[in-house]
Amino acid sequence: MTDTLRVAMIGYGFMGAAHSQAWRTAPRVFDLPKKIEMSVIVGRSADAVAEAADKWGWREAATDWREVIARDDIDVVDIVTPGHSHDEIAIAALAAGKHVLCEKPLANSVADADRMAAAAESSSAIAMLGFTYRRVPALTRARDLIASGRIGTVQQVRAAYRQDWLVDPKAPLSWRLKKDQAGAGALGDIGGHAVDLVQFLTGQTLERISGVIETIIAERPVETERVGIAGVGGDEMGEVTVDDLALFTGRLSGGALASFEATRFATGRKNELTVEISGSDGAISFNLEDMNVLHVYDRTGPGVDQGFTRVVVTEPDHPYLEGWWPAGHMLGYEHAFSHQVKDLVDAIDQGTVPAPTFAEGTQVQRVLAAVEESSAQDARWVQV
Ligand code: SOE
Repeated sequence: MTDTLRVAMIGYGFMGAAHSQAWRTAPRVFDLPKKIEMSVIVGRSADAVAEAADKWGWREAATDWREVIARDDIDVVDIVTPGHSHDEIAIAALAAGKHVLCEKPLANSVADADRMAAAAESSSAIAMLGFTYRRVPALTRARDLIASGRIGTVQQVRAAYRQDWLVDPKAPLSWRLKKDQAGAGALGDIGGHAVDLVQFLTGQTLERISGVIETIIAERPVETERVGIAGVGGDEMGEVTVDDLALFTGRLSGGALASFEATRFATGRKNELTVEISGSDGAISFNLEDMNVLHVYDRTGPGVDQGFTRVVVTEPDHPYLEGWWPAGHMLGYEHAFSHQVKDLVDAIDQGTVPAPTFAEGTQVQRVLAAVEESSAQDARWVQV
């Protein structure tokens, strides 16, 4: 087996930047069992992808992903395109024997996700899904605390992912607002993160859903160009075909109820993913906008002076911290992508299957589909 993993990344938007940073950084921070070669970045526009290759450190730029995944000097395919192309690329890459890292959402439909999970199941190559927040140290630590029984039995869960980048009616009609490319709006893009996180932290799955989705602004200026990761709208207007917000309740397999909010209209909230898990013996609470901190409540503690303890999750023994800075020097949004690369490379070296798997991604897709089905039937309860 080669001691170098030669990577091809398909796509070059915001996630292309985040994944490129991780492929560059992870080998320089962690003692990975394999060397990483950032071989090829692939995109439709030759000039733009050549510029991205130069800026982000890829050896080559290409415009034909099929040709690249057929190459025998490529070992890993990292898919960071919009969701509508994930299935075709991932299934072809796995069939070519390439390991695959696929950005979330796994796919834009349950049917597409099912096919991807089947391809991963029958392939000897490894497939991993990019729900990166699982690899924020505070959230990995939270999962370990809950699994150890520290908060007792999970009795209620609250999760919200709030952004506000669409409050401006002049924000253009980007691919994220078109169902045929993004699959869904806030529900799939950021609601999927909240669903995966709650299932990851509790070790349980959502079995029944009741919810509602809504589009607040139905028409926007058609995007004419992109400046960096920002779109620019022209005079022509186009229809928004996805949701702007989703509110839903889920019944977890352990019996507890979980409430979810996913919105791009929480004015003033920029990237606020919050989760609070309430248990019989305690609770954990997290906010991505303060991502190095985990708040832990222990009911079995010293009584009236017991409050939430503010744990700064940056100690050397905390998850993933062995590669970074001394306690208190803080990590950011980008570090979880390096942790993702670390875990993928370790799994490839050891021949194990890293989480989240495509099967887990398919389960998230089923939850999202249940929200849409419930919303279309006046929020009645739907079996996942
Ligand atoms: C949406 O704005 C978004 O970029 C998501 O698509 C990402 O998955 C999330 O990490 C940050 O917000």
